[in-house]
Amino acid sequence: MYQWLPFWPPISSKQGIVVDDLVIAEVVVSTLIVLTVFGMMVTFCVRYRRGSQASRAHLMRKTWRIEIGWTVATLIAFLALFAWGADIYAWLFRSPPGDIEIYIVGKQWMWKVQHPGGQREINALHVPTGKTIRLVFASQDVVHSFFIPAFRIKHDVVPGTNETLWFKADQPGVYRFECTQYCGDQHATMTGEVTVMTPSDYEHWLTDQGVGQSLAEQGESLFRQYGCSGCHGPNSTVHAPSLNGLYGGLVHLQDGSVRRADEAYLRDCILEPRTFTVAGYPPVMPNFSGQIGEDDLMKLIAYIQSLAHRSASWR
Ligand code: HEC
Ligand SMILES: [Cu+2]
Repeated sequence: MYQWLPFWPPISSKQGIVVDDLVIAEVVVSTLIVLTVFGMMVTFCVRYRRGSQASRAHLMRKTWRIEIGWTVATLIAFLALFAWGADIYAWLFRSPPGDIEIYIVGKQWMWKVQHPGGQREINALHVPTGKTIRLVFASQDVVHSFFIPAFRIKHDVVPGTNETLWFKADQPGVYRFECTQYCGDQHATMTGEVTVMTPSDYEHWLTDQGVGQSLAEQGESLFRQYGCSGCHGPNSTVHAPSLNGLYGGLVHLQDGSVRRADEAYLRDCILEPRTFTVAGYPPVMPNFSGQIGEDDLMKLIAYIQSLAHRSASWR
């Protein structure tokens, strides 16, 4: 929409239009205020400069009306911008349940991308148009920040948490993404390209990758490898909760609080099980922090997500 402006970055997402409107509105309001204030300053400086003939005869009395009017008007203008911006912020950072969920691990100095079907790429991301793409981030070392300028979306990628970001791309094309948090001497090389394809091209691309196992399937074998199934499997003798139907629901904890079973919750269960306990179960879940890397963690989480729609009858 604002493409005719010089240096305006290309844009290809719904978020982009909304963010650009806000930026333009902020620039317009700020410019109007700056022009008014500086215009008056300059006018009066010139008019009443030393030696000018302008009449200084009748000094005006102080008018509270103008002063209060001006202060309230700017206050309202900026509060309105604040409310508008807060609304957009909440919309940008509350991820809807994506049509496609893609895992991205940031590490010095690359982005490792894993698709639900098991396809992997490095410093590249292929997505179809018209679908809500949900990105789930983890960092293997330091704080990174993932930014796709053309979509106007950006999120810090912080070690020890799973951050999420979503977007919906309109037009096929190739757009740049980059790390915007200085993260070491090769930081500048932490860039890549998002390739937005039509849904049918995307299907071809997925099959061309020729992968054997989906992410969830790889997670299932890890689930056995790490011994999770020994406790959480159907034949376990340990009193541990079934993970069927867990993802996306609410979990009641021993201390009376309730948490939503999202990625961050699953991550905490596996890496920090001693900080909370699921109500009604013994606190025997072993701590896997330091043993499971980000890659494996994402596969395990993908596996647990894939159990979301299985019946939780024996839970
Ligand atoms: C020694 C048995 C045991 C092993 C091994 C084990 N867990 Fe657990 N797990 C438990 C128990 C008991 C709970 C419930 C009590 C608690 O929260 O500590 C639990 C809770 C959980 C929860 C939360 C479930 C809910 O209903 O909210 C998740 C997720 C989980 N475990 C995943 C795993 C994964 C993944 C592994 C393997 C990497 C694993 N567990 C290995 C015993 C185990
Ligand atoms: Cu980085």
